[in-house]
Amino acid sequence: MFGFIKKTLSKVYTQVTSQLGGIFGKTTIYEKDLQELKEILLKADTGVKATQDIIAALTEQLESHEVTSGADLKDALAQQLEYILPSQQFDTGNVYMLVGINGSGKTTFAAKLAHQLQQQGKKILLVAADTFRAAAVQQLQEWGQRLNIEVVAGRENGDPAAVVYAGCEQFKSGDYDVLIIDTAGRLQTKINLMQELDKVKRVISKKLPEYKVNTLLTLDSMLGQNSFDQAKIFHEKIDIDGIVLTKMDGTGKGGILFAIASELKIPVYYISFGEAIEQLKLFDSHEYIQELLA
Ligand SMILES: Nc1nc2c(ncn2[C@@H]2O[C@H](COP(=O)(O)OP(=O)(O)OP(=O)(O)O)[C@@H](O)[C@H]2O)c(=O)[nH]1
Ligand SMILES: [Mg+2]
Repeated sequence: MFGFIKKTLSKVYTQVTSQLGGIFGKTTIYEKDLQELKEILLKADTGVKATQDIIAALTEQLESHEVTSGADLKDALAQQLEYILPSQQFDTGNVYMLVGINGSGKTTFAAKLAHQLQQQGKKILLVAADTFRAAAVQQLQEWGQRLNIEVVAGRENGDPAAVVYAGCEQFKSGDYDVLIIDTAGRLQTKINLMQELDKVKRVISKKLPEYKVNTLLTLDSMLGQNSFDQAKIFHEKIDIDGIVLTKMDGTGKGGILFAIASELKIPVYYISFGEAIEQLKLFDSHEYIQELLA
């Protein structure tokens, strides 16, 4: 469905694409154009490392006359971006644990993922392991009601590991296909809260040893460099399998994915782009890059 990403993430594309368009339209490319490209990449949150790697490679190609025109530059840039962010298939799996800072979009993503997998005929069980706030449990329960999906919840201020334990038991004893665990938002710098997540993860592995736990980190794409720092620490503490970039409808920058891929080597699994239940897409890097540069 070509153009899907472009239409739905129009803000990213109008800002980044219009700036790039000027350079790609040139008949001859000079060193100073690469400097301008560098500025654009940095402004789009591509990060220092990825940007430097890209510009170094393009400079070599300019010097060896592999790149002479704006059109050549566009192709060469696409190649570099695909090198940094290769297309990858991931195991969609059966057990998901969602983590991230407060308000990054975990609960909304839990509902969207549940809905998407439900559409594929899977039977889902949701676990509200956010026991800090009664409202958090309610939020997931409301989604559960709307989607007709069962939600396992504990009592307020209870031990999240205990709710997850109960969730795993129910998952094992029923005919469910997928278990999605929503956790409470936490700052990556709160050591005790990170240890709590580690404990939850261990409970799942112990209760469901035959399943791989997909630990997904939701990152608010509007936070730019800050979300990069979060990813780094979450990954160090609890091993993240994949990233869900949320609120892609709100950002005009599209480079953060390259910064994450180049420095953290964590794949992006999904992009979430709105508050409606169906606004979720499995990430396809080739499509994303092609449309970004189109
Ligand atoms: N525009 C937009 N809003 C989103 C998206 N995802 C989530 N939101 C909104 O962002 C706010 C926070 O989302 P939640 O899903 O509650 O975030 P959370 O990570 O569960 O938050 P805590 O449980 O408080 O840590 C809500 O108002 C959501 O409707 C998205 O992709 N786009
Ligand atoms: Mg939540």
